Amino acid sequence: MTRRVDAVVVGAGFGGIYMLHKLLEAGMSVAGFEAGADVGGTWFWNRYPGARCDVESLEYSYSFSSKLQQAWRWPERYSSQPEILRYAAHVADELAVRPHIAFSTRVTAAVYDEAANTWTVETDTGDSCEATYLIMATGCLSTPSRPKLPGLDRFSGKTLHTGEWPHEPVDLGGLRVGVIGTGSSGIQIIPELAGKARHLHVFQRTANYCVPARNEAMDPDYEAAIKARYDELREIARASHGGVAGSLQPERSAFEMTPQEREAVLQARWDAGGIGGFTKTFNNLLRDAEVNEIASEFVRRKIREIVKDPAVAARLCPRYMIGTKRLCAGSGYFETYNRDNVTLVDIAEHPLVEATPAGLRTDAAEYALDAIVFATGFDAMTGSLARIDIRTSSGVSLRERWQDGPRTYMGLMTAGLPNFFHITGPGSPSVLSNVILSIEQHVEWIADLLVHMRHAGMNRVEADEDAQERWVVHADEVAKQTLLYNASSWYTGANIPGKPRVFMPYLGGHGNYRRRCDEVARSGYPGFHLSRALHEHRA
Ligand code: NA7
Repeated sequence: MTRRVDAVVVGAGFGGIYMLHKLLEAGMSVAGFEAGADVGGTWFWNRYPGARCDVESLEYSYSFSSKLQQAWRWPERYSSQPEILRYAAHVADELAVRPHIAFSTRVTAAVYDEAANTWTVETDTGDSCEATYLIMATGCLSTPSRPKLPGLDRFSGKTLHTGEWPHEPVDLGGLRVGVIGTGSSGIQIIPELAGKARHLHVFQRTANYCVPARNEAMDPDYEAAIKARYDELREIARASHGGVAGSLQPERSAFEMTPQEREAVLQARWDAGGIGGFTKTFNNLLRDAEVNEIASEFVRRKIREIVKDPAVAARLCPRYMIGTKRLCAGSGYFETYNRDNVTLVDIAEHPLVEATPAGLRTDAAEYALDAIVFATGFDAMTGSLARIDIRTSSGVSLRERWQDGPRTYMGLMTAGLPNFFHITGPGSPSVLSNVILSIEQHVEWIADLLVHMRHAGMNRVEADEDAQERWVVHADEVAKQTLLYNASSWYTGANIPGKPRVFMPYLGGHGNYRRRCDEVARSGYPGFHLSRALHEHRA
């Protein structure tokens, strides 16, 4: 007989772990499914050399438990992937959620039966489950994107993707390695590989901005100072634009400053390190192209100072506006191109044509390689939802609903799909904020709604079509006021051939968004239809 629970939670990263905990705390029965063999989500899969978070550890961590955040010791300013995975495992154990999760089990389909008010969830192991509520904690950057390169199946060497790095050790020492992609993942792995490979070829399509991370061992005095005020700082983060306490919105425009003042602000941010500060140098950096050019040119100048070969430096200088695609932080990234064993290949000028048995070929040359590393990113925000067949008995399907781009009400629900939630879904700040705080906010909001419904004797909730339409229009208008709107980034789906161009995350700010969600809850959930379905199963 198929198992029956109150809620199925898909994914056991930071979203799934906390969602399961909140539901269990509320006395609900749950079933978790996770494709990976363990908890951790993004940090379970992205275990490539150099993988590290570019939000500070003391901010990129759960805030819901004072005890947890006081007790946990982060060894570095920015945590490495193994350290974050260790933290995720620790929290999962502390909250005792593991027994509720079926690991190595990928959800393939979910159908909502209108008459029974029931989701039936199917998996690739044959395990299935029925639930009143279906909550997707499938992550925003969890479906790797692999370019369709002709001939790849004939390549005789290793192929790897940063987002699905093998769990067994990979030894690339002494090999001729090619890396495709210079986003955050490429920028982190390239210096690591350069130190090991016999020769490293970097295949760059778009030159990227990278500011110094300035990672360092955690300063005990700094840690103590944060922990002394942790609750207060978390409140500041919750009210802030980006979900971090340490990076408040800048108050001044570049136009109000002298050239010397602008230079001093940019240099101070460069010296301090990290992405949070750099796009906050001027209040109109992401709205005014002229201001943006001041900061963009500052980084280009740094690149020209660091990279010794002027021709290589010129190819590494980005042409797009800084911050309109995800800014990267690195350690020794541009310096890597001064090494004798590293060659930059500009595939914007000479595109990749195919893989051959011996390596990669552009329209100008062939490169002999023993391994190809794809650092080519993800089908972001919608990819992991779109690969599951999610539909209702009345004929509504998520894929069809989102065929022209995702449409949600506040990023939480999609009209037409009752009792179906997406944590940090498109239309919410998610990846444009400190994502752990965004996760907490969604999880708590969803848990509060389900508890509210139980008390009110209700078991069916659906987003209103008109409310959703208004939200989609509002989110689009907010994004349109910024320079991010027209950039070719994964925020807009531009990195995936054929994907509709929609600015997916909500740019209105973490704090504003949180206040709006709280207001909706306080006002009795306008924009959501809450009801009692005729049939109710008891778990
Ligand atoms: P990103 O940031 O999407 O970067 C992917 C990189 O791969 C980028 O340089 C792309 O160039 C390049 N790319 C993608 N497809 C191709 C093809 N077909 N040919 C050549 N080059 C290609 O992914 P990351 O994994 O680095 O980072 C994702 C997020 O994770 C990051 O933003 C953080 O939030 C954490 P393009 O710029 O598209 O020309």
